[in-house]
This record gives sequence, structure tokens and C-alpha cells, in this order.
Amino acid sequence: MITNRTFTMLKPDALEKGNTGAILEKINAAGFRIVAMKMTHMTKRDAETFYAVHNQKPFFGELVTYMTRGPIVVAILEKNNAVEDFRVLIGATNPEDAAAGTIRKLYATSIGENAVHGSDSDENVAIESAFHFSGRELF
Ligand code: 3AN
Repeated sequence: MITNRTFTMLKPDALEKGNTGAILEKINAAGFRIVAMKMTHMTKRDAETFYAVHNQKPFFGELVTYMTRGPIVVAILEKNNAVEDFRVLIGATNPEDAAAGTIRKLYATSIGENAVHGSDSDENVAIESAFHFSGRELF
């Protein structure tokens, strides 16, 4: 199914390293339109809820600590085939496996600190967007 929206987070490591502008530039250059965007700071409870699907994984505690250690930028993006095209733009979860020129290859540190998030399905775009945005921002 081809859809036109995805959801992204620029994670704490991206902001700490001053890569916010460069990453947004790549997102725009790849043809994504920013529909909604804000800087926020997840609480422990937020991160545990957002990543609940991973709560049995060995890296869950580390993931929650990382995602709550500083501010993040969250955004809803629009483009044809957004979910799939954005996953291509950001590259593999592990930056060592990410293709040349992808955001994770350029800006991620490790599999645990990988600079950006991109939704992996239309269902998750809806869930993740509604987690961070409300009302008219979603339409
Ligand atoms: P993606 O973000 O590429 O969809 P997921 O959903 O498998 O990857 O993982 C969610 C997040 O959990 C990743 N972005 C990463 O920060 C963290 N993560 C995934 N696998 C590992 C791992 N093996 N060790 C540490 N952190 C991990």
C-alpha cells in the first residue's frame, strides 16, 4: 500500500551533536514536506510507552535511558510512498549496515544511538503521530 505520510524523531544524539539542521536539510532535499514539527523531551514513561513493543528486549533499559537523556525533534512528513522512501533515506537500524549517503550512515553513532526514527508501517505512522501530536496537527 502506498501512503503519503510518515512519522520521524530526531533522537537525542542527533541534537547533542548539532546535526538537527543537516538532517532536516536532507529530509527536505529528498522531497519530504514537513506537515508538523516540534522539539520535545520524553519522560521515562513516554519512552516506555512509545517503545512498548521492545519491552522484553535486552536493550530496552538502554533504549529508554537514551531516548530520555535530552530533547528530540518529532515531525510528520508527507511524500508519495512516505513510509518506504523514508526508511530508505535513513538506512539500516545499525549504521554499520546502512547504505552510503543515508542519514544513519552519515550521522548515527551505533545501533543503539542511531540518530533518527522512521515509522515502519502505516499503522505505526498513525499511532506514533497521535502519541506526539493532537487535533489539527494530525490533519
Ligand atoms: P528501527 O528504528 O530501524 O525501526 P527497531 O524498531 O528495530 O529499529 O528498534 C527501535 C530502536 O531500538 C532503534 N532505533 C535503536 O535505537 C534501538 N535498538 C534496536 N536494536 C538494538 C540493539 N540491538 N541494541 C541497542 N539498541 C537497539
